[in-house]
Parts: sequence; C-alpha cells; structure tokens
Amino acid sequence: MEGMLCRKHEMESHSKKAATRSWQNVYCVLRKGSLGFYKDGKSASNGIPYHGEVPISLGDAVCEVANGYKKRKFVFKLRLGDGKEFLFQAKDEAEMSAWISSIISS
Ligand code: I3P
Repeated sequence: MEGMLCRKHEMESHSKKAATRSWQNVYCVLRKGSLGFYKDGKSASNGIPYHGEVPISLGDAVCEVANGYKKRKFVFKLRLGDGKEFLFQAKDEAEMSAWISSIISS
C-alpha cells in the first residue's frame, strides 16, 4: 500500500520527545515489514527517500487509532520496538483503517 499521509514524529525513544515535531506531508510506501517515506509518488518510483530517511522496520511495531490525540481527525499512531512514535493523519476514516490493517498485517 502507498499514498500521501501527514506525519508527526512524536517520540524519539521511550523517554525522549522527538526534536522535529511539525506535521509534514510524506508519501508513504508500505512493503513487507517496512515503511518508507518519500516526497511524492515520483520520488518513490525513483527510490529517492524523504530527507534521506531509511525506511522504518515494523518488526515490533504497534499500530492503532490515536484516540488520545484530539487536535486532528483520522489520526493513527505507530509505535516502534525502540520507542519511536509517529502520528499519521489520513484523509478519512476508510483510509485510516486501510493503513492500520495493512501495517498490522505487513
Ligand atoms: C510544532 C508544531 C506542531 C505541534 C508541536 C510543535 O512546532 O506546531 O504542529 O504539534 O507541538 O512543537 P514547530 O513547527 O515549531 O516544530 P501539534 O500539532 O500536535 O500541536 P508539541 O511539541 O506540543 O507536540
């Protein structure tokens, strides 16, 4: 699965907040066990990552609706095994659910 999402890096580790905390539009590409970020679909096709970011490994990841986050709608949370945490905003409920199920089963 792939597509545009708005992303916020929330936690750098279990106890450390992320330094760059603004919401950014990123083109997300889910492959088996990993999630890569690109500026747009064209960059994704060309394999040019967003700000040189290495795809994140979803090994011990937990993905769920971010019920505690009230500032935006259709936001889900992705927490990695190392404590890194990201929020993602989808365009609607259906898109959010599709991403969550795909990430969980990837
Ligand atoms: C952040 C930006 C985010 C905001 C975050 C700010 O500032 O305004 O939108 O998160 O608040 O630090 P900057 O753009 O200067 O990095 P929210 O949208 O969730 O409020 P936070 O640090 O309280 O998470």
